[in-house]
Amino acid sequence: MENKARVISEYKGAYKVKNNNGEFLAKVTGKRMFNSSSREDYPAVGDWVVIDELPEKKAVIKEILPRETIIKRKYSNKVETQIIATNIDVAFVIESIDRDYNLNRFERYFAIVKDGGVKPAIVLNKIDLISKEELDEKLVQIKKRFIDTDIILTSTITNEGLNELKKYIKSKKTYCFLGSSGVGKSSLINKLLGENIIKTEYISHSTGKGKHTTTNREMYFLESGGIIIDNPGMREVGMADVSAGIDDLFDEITIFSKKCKYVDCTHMHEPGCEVLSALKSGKLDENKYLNYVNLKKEAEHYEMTKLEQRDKDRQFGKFVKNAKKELKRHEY
Ligand SMILES: Nc1nc2c(ncn2[C@@H]2O[C@H](COP(=O)(O)OP(=O)(O)OP(=O)(O)O)[C@@H](O)[C@H]2O)c(=O)[nH]1
Ligand SMILES: [Mg+2]
Ligand SMILES: [Zn+2]
Repeated sequence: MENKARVISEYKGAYKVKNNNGEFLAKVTGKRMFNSSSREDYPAVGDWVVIDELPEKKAVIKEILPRETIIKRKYSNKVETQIIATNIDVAFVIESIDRDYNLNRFERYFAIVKDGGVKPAIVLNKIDLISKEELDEKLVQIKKRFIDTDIILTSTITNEGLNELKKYIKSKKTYCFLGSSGVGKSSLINKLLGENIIKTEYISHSTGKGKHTTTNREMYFLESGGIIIDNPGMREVGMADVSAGIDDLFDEITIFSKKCKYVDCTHMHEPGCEVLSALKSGKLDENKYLNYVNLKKEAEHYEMTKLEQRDKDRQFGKFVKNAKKELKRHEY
């Protein structure tokens, strides 16, 4: 029986998919594997897929329906991109307000998120750990830097902000929780679910380092009808083809740059550069400018890496071979 379903989690070579008939353990068809030319041809959490339902709650994925949005990343030392999630309406970028807090990191996440057509929102968690004065001070900075972005302040200890977060999450929309390990993504989702369904972990206060408690992406369904994807914490945020995302993110800089003397101005040393003069006069925030230059450089670096196509093909060939072996082993 052929049916539409949604991919709700991903394991090595297999997927959990869900539709009105329940949950199924699914694999892609062998034919599909032969025809795919990149990782993006494979299902990801959030995808709508066409499945064939089999006995014992198993299924075969025959087709991925066109993705409306996609959040993906690229590692600095690899060519392959990794899909984080698809068909997302809003990505919550979460930081813990105490030690982990960093505005440049928000910008990196936003670049990835906006590049895939997804709207970002900020969640500042663990507000129980700092004083009201400190919080207000940080809020001023952050609002100045991210003028148009919604900001929600939360604590899973005092429950502050949880109602606001709940209200923000609309029925039938899909939300993705992103952020470093230990910021409290899973704790927040547990609170939204009203039960401790996801395992969370205490982090050492002496190092403040997370332990990567969540190890795979998984979709959760709230009673309110909202849909949420929990993600493992990210160590570093890579820039996957985000040139467009960067310009969008730094639209303030893009506006200045329209008045630069040279069309191909890099805004780093050219005479007649409007961006540099805005920087000098204080119209442009210095940290914002520095982060822009860094992200641009990184994005260019990835563009170059992309040209090393042969390497990619070789890596991907290996991946397909292993996947086919896996498929043979669990044939059903
Ligand atoms: N003080 C305080 N601690 C919190 C809060 N939210 C979460 N924590 C704690 O932070 C630690 C990490 O929480 P998790 O929810 O596992 O973090 P995570 O972002 O899911 O981490 P990964 O799964 O590794 O990516 C746990 O010890 C939580 O109890 C909060 O609002 N305030
Ligand atoms: Mg987690
Ligand atoms: Zn310029």
